[in-house]
Amino acid sequence: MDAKTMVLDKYSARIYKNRKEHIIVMDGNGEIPTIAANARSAPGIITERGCCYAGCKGVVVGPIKDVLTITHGPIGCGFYSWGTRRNQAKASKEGEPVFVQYMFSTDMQEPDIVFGGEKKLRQAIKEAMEIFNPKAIMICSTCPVGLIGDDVQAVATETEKLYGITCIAFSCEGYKGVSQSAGHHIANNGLMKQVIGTKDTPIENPFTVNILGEYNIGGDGFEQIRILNKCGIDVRTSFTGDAAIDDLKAAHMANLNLVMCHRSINYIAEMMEVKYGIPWLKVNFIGLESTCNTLRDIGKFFGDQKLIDRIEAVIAEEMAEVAAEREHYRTRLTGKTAALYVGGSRAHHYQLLLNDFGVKTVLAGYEFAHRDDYEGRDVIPTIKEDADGKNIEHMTVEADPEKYHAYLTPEQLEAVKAEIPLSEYKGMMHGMEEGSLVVDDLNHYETEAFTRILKPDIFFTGVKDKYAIQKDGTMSRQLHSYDYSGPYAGFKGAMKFGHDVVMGLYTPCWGMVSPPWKNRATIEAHIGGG
Ligand code: CFN
Repeated sequence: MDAKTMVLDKYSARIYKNRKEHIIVMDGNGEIPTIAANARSAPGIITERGCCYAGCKGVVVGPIKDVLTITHGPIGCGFYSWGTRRNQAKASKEGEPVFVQYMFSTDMQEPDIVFGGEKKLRQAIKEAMEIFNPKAIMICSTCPVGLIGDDVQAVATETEKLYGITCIAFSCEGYKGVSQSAGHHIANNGLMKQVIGTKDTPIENPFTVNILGEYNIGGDGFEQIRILNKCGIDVRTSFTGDAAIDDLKAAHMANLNLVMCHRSINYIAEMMEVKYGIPWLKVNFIGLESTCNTLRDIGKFFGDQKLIDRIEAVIAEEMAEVAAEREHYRTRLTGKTAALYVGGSRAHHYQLLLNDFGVKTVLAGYEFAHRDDYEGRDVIPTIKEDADGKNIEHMTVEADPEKYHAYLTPEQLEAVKAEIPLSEYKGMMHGMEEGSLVVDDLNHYETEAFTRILKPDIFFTGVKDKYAIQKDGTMSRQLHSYDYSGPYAGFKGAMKFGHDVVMGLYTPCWGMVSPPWKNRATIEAHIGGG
């Protein structure tokens, strides 16, 4: 029995039918198969996914360093999103505030649920203004707010008038959508409508870019900016790691958008392309080879010989600097196998970094990716513009070709394609070897089962599943927070990653763990009833 059948075999007929579409065995014939993705998790199954609020506040809005973000809801939501994502930030200049280490919440109680929470929100904003005097406030709603119907947008408008600051309310209640993904979408539309393009700060360098989908986890963004600056490329802002609100407002004055995490920010890339004519380029700074390819792509885009030469010189210098250390790690890692299960882009990016060290990926999966993240992108977004062309909104949550085509006739589709040179990129499946597994919304049972069947040397994942894997005697490192290490991006980051993986694998502790699968042949649970 192959690994997929062995795992599915434990399910009831109903769950079997559901899950089999989400698990793909790559057959290596060059064709990209279809995978079910961005669908509701089966009830009763322990999913590792997060919620809409996590995607909006935790991922996109929270990292903006000088914006005071208030979580409007009971205290638990704010508490559990406090400081866990490790999006680093440093003050733009002396005296400028950095709020990312704080967590602000309205701490809604039962009476607020019964009689409404707007009063408490107004009070929280008043206190925030008195104590911190921020230039912008963002409000993120959690589940009960939507259920009782607080008008957070009205409070935001009122706040702007009363205090003369920017205030944006996001109705990103946790229950919306099927995962974090809906929250990214809501945050992107809000930033596009009310932030981007509201301030003109002209660029000084013709090679000025934004990095979209870079949240500066463990300082990844700092390393990317170091490399780009060394090549003579300016970064107006990154979205939204270490971002200042004024730079985001002037982001429309850059010449190119680099899209690092496509999943969380493709909406803004597309809307900026339509509204401001800024093209975007899918990039990846995770991995040595990937970083070199990315820099060369940027050089090609600008087409300036001096810039291209400078980029080649930087690549030569940086690669020479890491050569010996890379070899040290490669000799210790070649032939090892890895499984990766992360949100919506890292299970792809990190396969390429692992390749640099000779590590083969046997399983890769996403929590909330859409089909284009797996299969590649050849779909057209549906974008709505106001009559005056001012507000632009990305209309679809689905990246499903059939769904897109439902919005546009084939003729319209061709017309849009001809008018907008939409950037394309290949999905995760394109580089995956024959026999490797792709699993969407990998759940707790499947994590344990695949670990025992495939026995990867390392399982890269998140905090919810990490310890279950390690108790089974398999090393696990977090690819969300990097287990408090990092950066892992760029040339220097790749070395940090190699160091951490070698250190983790060669510790003698793995020989001291007696994994249950050594004593028991199979897992005897029956999932899904029936
Ligand atoms: S930093 Fe990003 S890279 S933004 Fe996204 S899809 Fe999450 S928080 Mo965790 S690590 Fe992860 Fe990606 Fe983009 Fe991070 S793979 S799940 S929502 N993610």
